[in-house]
Amino acid sequence: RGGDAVVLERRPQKTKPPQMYQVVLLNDDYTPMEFVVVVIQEFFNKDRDTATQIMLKIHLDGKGVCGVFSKDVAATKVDQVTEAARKNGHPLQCVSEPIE
Ligand code: NFA
Repeated sequence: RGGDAVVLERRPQKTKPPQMYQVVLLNDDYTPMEFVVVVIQEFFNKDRDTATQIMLKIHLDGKGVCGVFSKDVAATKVDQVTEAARKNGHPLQCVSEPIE
């Protein structure tokens, strides 16, 4: 009762949101469209219509963003897609790049 007041002062919050990375699929002449659609559905949790739209965008523009993730999740996506393509004998390329 009646003790000295204690003031706790916050240090200025200096944490910034983590750098995010977009995972991009690149077009090539050999990977079947159907394989790309399935990859986008399976690894990027898109429905079939959305996956088809993204695949066609890649086919026409040369590349397309499949998702945006933290650095380690993006790296895991790249590994998973690259391994799935390799196992199936397709040259499909997947890369991640920092955004903003
Ligand atoms: N261009 C490929 C074809 O015509 C399809 C493809 C789409 C490949 C998107 C890679 C990425 N079979």
